[in-house]
Amino acid sequence: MAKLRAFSGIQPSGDLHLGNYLGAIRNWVLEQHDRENIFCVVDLHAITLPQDPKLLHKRIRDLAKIYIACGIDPESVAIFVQSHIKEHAELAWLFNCLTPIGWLNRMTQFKEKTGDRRDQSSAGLFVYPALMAADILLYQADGVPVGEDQKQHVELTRDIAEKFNREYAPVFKVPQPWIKEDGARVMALDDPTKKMSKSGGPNNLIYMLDDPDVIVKRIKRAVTDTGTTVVFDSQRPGLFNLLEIYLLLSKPGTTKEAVEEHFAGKGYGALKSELAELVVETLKPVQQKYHEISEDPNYIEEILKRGADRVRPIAARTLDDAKAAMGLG
Ligand code: AQP
Repeated sequence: MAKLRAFSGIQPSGDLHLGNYLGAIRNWVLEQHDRENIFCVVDLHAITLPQDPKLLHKRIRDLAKIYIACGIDPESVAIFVQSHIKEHAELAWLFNCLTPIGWLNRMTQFKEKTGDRRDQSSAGLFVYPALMAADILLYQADGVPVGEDQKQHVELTRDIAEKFNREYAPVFKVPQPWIKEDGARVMALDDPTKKMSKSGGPNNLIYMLDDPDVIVKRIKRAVTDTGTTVVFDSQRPGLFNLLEIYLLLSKPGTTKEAVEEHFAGKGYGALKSELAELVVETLKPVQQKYHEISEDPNYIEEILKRGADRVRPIAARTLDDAKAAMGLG
């Protein structure tokens, strides 16, 4: 039986953090051999907010290197840069013309990112979900492995696919959001009511490439409460978040009960120092591999070129079908 096809991507809008890893990349790695995978660096999404061109260019490559350093096998998985495949922008325009403004107005991420500065934000940020729909639908993906925060965008993608298929012709596969319960929403260290995020400031996250002493400092400073017992209590969101991260990074099969038993009679200090050690140990091989890969600048360029060459024919075929269905050309 043919494997199901997964499509996903991350924006090079900042350096990658533990939330991106636990909510997305780790699951991509764990399930890469069960599926056919297309993983993208979505640089066209990053420019919906202002970016420094030199830094963006570096971050695009760094992000692809981190995919590989985390364990994505570039021999079997297509890794490429969104802007290398022109079809993304072209299909996004077709979807901009198909998508009612009311659907975009409902997107909570746009509201969160713009706040009361909506009129100053770019039109690109508003139509971001239509570009995301194009990314996914171009490849006829069966599913989209993402964190919880992207669920609404994948649902909009489904709506766009269904509207197109109904109004023109059945061109697009309607994809599923593939969201794991574990790690789906890693919270900010400085405010556990918000998600850990690239744009949330340096105290909210742990970067994948942070030095061990920085990781220790960030976890020590993480907001908790005045309680003493170390238990999974959702009413204590700071503690709950640290325990969730601890559980996710522990040996497979570790249960919440086992974690609580391990910390029985110990305080928040013990949790923070053991968690810091676990994060450092988890990231050590990723960082080593990243530095190894970085020694040869041609390595990542070749991977990205090969990835784009592999997926371009799929994108071209889908776009041709969509344009023909709309009577274009
Ligand atoms: N805190 C998180 N917990 C779990 N998963 C998360 N993801 C992001 N933050 C968390 C998942 O990472 C993937 C890539 O996300 P993205 O970079 O394309 O966009 P994002 O979700 O907007 O990520 P950030 O870090 O919050 O970036 P900024 O601040 O630039 O918007 C997605 O699968 C996402 O679910």
